[in-house]
Amino acid sequence: MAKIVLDPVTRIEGHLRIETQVAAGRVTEAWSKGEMFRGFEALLQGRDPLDAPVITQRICGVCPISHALSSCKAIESATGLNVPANGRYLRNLILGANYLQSHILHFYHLSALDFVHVEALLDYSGRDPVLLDLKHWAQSELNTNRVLPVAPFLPKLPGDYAQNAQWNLGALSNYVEALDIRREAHRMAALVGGKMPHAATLVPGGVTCATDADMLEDFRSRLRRVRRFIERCYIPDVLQAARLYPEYATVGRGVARFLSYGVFDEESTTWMPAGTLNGRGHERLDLSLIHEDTTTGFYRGNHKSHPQNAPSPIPQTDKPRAYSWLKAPRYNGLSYEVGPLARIMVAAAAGEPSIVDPLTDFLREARLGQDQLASTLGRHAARAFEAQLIAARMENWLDAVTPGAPAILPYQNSDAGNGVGLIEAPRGALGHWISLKSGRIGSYQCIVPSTWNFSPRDGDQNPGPVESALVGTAVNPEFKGLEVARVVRSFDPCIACAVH
Ligand code: NFE
Repeated sequence: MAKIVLDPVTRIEGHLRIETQVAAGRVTEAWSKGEMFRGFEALLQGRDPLDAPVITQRICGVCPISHALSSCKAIESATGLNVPANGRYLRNLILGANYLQSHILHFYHLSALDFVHVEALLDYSGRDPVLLDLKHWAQSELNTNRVLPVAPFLPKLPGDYAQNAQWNLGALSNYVEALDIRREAHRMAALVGGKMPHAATLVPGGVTCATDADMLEDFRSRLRRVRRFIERCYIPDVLQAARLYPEYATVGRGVARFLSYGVFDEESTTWMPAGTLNGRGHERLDLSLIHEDTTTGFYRGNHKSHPQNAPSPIPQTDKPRAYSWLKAPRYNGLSYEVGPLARIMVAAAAGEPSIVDPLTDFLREARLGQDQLASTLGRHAARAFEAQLIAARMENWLDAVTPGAPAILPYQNSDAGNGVGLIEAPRGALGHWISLKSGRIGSYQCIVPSTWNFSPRDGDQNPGPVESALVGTAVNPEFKGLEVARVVRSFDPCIACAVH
């Protein structure tokens, strides 16, 4: 029995160790290990509730907007506060901008390199100045094995990279352009948020930024640039990856159970619907069925707690059976996958027409069956498809903002109360649960997307979604775990968030 260990898993956010056991060329078991403790929930106790959106944004520089909004919603639910229409649409715009930034980051700068033969640069003979610059840099860094020994292209695992010059060079050229496009998305977010990352305008009751027609037009022109990139580069690159690596439509299927809290508040409901899928079609979400299990986490006690009354975690590193700093979130006792794939699956099952109709066309072009979406390739496809959909929907939200109209209602603290703030972060379902005591934070719990996806085993020894998705993956010992890395990265891990 052989083992493949990736430690650290690079080109992700945070610190992750993946261990797999291999027999007869396939993964038979896997362990996902979050490798650090942070303690945000503990440090929030006793503070003013208004500190929470500011502090929880610091859980992550990639998805701070989701944490701020989840936190604001939790406080709004505990204090009975509403948000005016302008505030809702401005929140959608800043969250949308953050999604676009995050999805483009994930594909080009974190994941695509699993599928790109970077050394193709060395044979480039064209005139594209970006590729020529990269080629000169590559030549100066080349070692005798024709391997590029420098970041950001390391560590590069050996493997079956498609020897297709158009794909490899196109992806590298778009890698560079994507840096600029992400800056544009950050600028959009900063127009609403005052700055990025860690916006300054997101507070309970709405958004404090001023709006006028010029600001909205500035946002729109930047959005159009990002949209063009998604349509001209991101979507075609994902479609080409699907053609070059069709086997990944059947690798990394996972638990095939999906959960979404729904996201992007419009008139009376969210545009992307909430719900769960477990083989019986779309089901309504029941928050009372969520609990976190600490049996294999480095935390004192084997708890199975609902987040509204969970004890604050106390680290214990010498605990028998423990192997991760993540807790294990479960819904009705089972692990669920969250993220863009889950959102698209839930929306399709709920029959949301603005998602179902374009999905049919997209899958035809990607030559993917809907039953192949639950796969490594399907996660990339769902993320790109979602980016395109959101970018288009953002034009509607821009139209819905009334320049100069109020975007916030006054906040008044409550002495006591419980609240929950649910949102979908780029990587999936995010919930913050708050309890107020004497006007201060009595308890605060976050259940974060990557905690769902990268959770360790629970008290019944059931594996988490990524641990399940890895089982059955065929591995070539010469590739040193490339196939494992491809499956893991398709979930877009952020272990900084996951351990919070
Ligand atoms: Ni740190 Fe996050 C997103 C949240 S992750 S990136 O998206 O919440 O699990």
